[in-house]
Amino acid sequence: MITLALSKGRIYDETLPLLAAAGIEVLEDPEKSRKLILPTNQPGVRVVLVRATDVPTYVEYGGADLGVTGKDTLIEHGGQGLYQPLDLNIARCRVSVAVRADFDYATAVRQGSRLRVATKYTAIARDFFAGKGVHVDLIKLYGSMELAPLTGLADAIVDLVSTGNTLKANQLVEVERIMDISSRLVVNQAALKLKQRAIQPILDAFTNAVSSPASPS
Ligand code: PRT
Ligand code: MG
Repeated sequence: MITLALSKGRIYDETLPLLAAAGIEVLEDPEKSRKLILPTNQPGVRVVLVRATDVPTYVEYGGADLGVTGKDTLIEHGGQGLYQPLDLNIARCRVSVAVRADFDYATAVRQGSRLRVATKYTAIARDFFAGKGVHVDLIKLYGSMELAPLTGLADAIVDLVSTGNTLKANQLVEVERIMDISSRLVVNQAALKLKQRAIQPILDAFTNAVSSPASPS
């Protein structure tokens, strides 16, 4: 049995076409079912639904053989024990620094002030500001980062941005782009060896689907 870990939402939605390219069809809609294990049209392949941040952990410890996870999540996890064969080029966004429109970020950084930065992405934020020589106090949050500068909890946030609409709706401005993000296929290293005959065709189909995307409909 091959187990693929996915998170509900954009990663699940954007992985479905890749699965279809590998001849795999999920037989239940996670938005309509409460099941956490979803069968597929292939008796040897199943999908498990986990929180986005738990996908690398499931694959690391063998709770799943394969998974799809954002590069952001992978960096924060550390990636240990995971084979990362493929950038799937899906769920694209960027990690950015954002502040209140009335906060003078450039001057704060130039004057070497200590910045208070709220984020779920503490590893990415720590590396980024260390590289710039900016002193930061990191405040770990698990969601709704946009609220932190608005309530005075922090001067800045480090968060994912795609359209920028969420920042705009909260009167925040993006002042630096830290890195581009897309989702990766991750594979348990032992599974890759022990179940290679089942896993390799999935890897090959994903690779082909990513390098020759279907024409826009
Ligand atoms: O939502 P939940 O707390 O359950 O988990 P999660 O946020 O970890 O998972 P999910 O499914 O929201 O995100 C999974 C992965 O999708 C992330 O790890 C990223 O790699 C990728 N991704 C791509 C995004 C976005 N685009 C994105 N826009 N993840 C989150 N967002 C957020 C963004 O931070 C903002 O709050 O969506 C909101 C809308 O963005 P704008 O800029 O389009 O307004
Ligand atoms: Mg989310």
